[in-house]
Amino acid sequence: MVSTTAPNYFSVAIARLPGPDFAQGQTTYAGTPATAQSYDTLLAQHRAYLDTLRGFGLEVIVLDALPGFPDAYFVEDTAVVTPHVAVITRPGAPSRQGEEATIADVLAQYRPIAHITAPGTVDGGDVMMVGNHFFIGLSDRTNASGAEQLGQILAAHGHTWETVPVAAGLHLKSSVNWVGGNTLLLSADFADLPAFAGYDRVVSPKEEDYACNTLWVNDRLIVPSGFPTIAAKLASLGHAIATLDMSEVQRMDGGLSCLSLRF
Ligand code: CIR
Repeated sequence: MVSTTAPNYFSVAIARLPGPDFAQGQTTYAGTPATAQSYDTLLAQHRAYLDTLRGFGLEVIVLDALPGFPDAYFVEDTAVVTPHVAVITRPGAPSRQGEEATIADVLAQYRPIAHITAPGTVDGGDVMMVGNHFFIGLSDRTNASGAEQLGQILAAHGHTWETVPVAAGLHLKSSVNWVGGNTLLLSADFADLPAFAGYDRVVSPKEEDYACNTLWVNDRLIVPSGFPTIAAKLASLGHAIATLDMSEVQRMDGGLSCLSLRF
């Protein structure tokens, strides 16, 4: 049951620079693969993203690249941060386990810290905050033990939660995102799930599913560029929109939300 859609406004974002080994990261992307030669383009896209967050008034903490962890700039997967607690995850991909340690040190300056422990796994990309309520996707990266641990921690801090099956895409937020008010932007694969029945739903056309990873930041939306139908639908609902080229990030199965932790 939806408890509230009152927004949690953000003042800080944590991000991490991509490393030159980024093309070694996990990906299922079917198009032209990333290569080391695209590193400069990725850095430019990452810089534009950080500048956009700064332009929205956030303090942006940028961590150094983490050698040996080519996916570590997808910092969203390493923690779930609420107004009351920061939960350090145990990422579901073995190659990513270990990324979370340095994030814990930074977040400890802002929030009480809790941890997901084995056998639980959670990727932050599977966790969608809608006001005080949390949807936790059960996916190849987030298992039942991890979801239960996370849910119990959230409940202890006054949040409500429920699990949602992730039958398509990498993470829950690859396909479903809150875009303000009572509205979710989501792919057709998720549009009829009972969990989302109480929301107004903007459903993407199949060819624009990537743009379901649109990012709400303090009543503004960042939409990946190149997805005109979704951008127009969101604009027609009165949303202020910024667009950013995420082409190199998309090649590595990432999106706008993955690149920062916002709180
Ligand atoms: C991975 O497969 O783990 C990375 N290449 C992409 C992670 C994207 N993160 C996210 O959606 N939260």
